[in-house]
Amino acid sequence: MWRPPELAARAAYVIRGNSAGAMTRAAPDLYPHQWSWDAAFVAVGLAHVDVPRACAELDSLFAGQWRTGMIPHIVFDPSEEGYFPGPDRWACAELTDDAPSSPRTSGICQPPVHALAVERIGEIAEAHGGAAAEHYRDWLPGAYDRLLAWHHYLIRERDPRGDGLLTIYHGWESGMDNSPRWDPVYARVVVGADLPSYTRRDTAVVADASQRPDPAEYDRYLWLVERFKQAGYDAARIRRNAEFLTTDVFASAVFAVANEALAHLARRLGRPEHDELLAAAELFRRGVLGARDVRSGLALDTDLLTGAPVRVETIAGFAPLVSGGLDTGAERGLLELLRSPRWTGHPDLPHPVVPTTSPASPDFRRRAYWRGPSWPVMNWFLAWMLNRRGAKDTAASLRTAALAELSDGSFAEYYEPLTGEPLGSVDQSWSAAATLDLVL
Ligand code: 2M8
Repeated sequence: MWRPPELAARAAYVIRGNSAGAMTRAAPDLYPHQWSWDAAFVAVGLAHVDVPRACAELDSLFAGQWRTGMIPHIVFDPSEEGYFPGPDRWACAELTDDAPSSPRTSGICQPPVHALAVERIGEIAEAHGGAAAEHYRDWLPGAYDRLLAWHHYLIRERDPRGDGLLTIYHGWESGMDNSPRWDPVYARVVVGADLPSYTRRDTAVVADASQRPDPAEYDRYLWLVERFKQAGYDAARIRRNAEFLTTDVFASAVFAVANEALAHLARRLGRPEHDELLAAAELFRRGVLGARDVRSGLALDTDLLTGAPVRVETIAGFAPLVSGGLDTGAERGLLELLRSPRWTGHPDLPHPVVPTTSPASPDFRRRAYWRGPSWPVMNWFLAWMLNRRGAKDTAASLRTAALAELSDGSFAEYYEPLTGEPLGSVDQSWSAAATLDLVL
């Protein structure tokens, strides 16, 4: 077991080791490229040790931004070939002028945590003062323009109904790839006979296949990519011909609070979008609150092809604690649920962390990636958001639990929540980044 100061030192060492020039690999072998929400979180961790490097991390991600404003979910390192599907399979620049040809990118996006990261990096830089603060101040206006284009894209293309709920086209866009949230949505995806053959790389790195999505799931993931290619990555065509189309209540909550953060940055920079961004924050907050299940208080996604809510008990259900806006009684109720035996208070958990699916739910699978394991990055993120909402006590106990889980020093991608066994990749960049922000 590592004590916090040594753990933080090792975390910084791991992130440096995962660096590939201006980008940080999400994980050394499993994910040897830059992922969108990983990069935002990694930048927060990096800010504690090197503010200019944190800014460079985001610049590297912004270099992959599409003409539409979309920040793609992967920016590929041209010198790396160890991930599938790689840039040739996505073929974005070959199929649409919206995608940059260099760097090469994927053609979908991930939760919009970036403005939150930029705001947090600012706090860290100001606390450092001196050259770090100055660097951040000089960098911020350019970053703001990128973020504004990204938020405009999401409002325009991902909330075409204007109801304050983001639409996603692929489970990968949620970042919670195989969560039971998407089971009924994927159930209607019929893999075409013309799905080009492929060889997975992930199961060569993570030898225990039960920790990764299964072959039928992977076929569907790859099939949807083919559908996007057929649509030339055009948002309207993708929506029209979608086999997978759902709201993402967690990403919507993130977007609510990210708009708030961006509004603060607008005010700081004297930009005119302050009120517009606050209105967007309010719209998405209302969207999330409107998606609550009356009985449990958890927010639910809606399968947009059937109109049916997806009734599961996953970490995403706590979206209202991220977006804010609950009245005092409802907020107290949801915090109590979070601390209850269905969640962090489950008697079999060695650490009171938040499993990705409730251990009391029939959907819970203790080793299966986003179907049950505890993710350090999510514990940290939720604690950060709870703190922002003023739920200081719950945030503090979650931080302590997250750190206790991480103290094995493996910086695992996720943990078996009932035993604390590290699973998935080790030396995962965002687990190390979360550690730095938890300790420092
Ligand atoms: C995982 O997703 C990728 C696909 O995007 C994969 O399994 O190959 C998810 O955990 C995702 O949230 C994360 O951003 C990515 C890199 O850490 O890995």
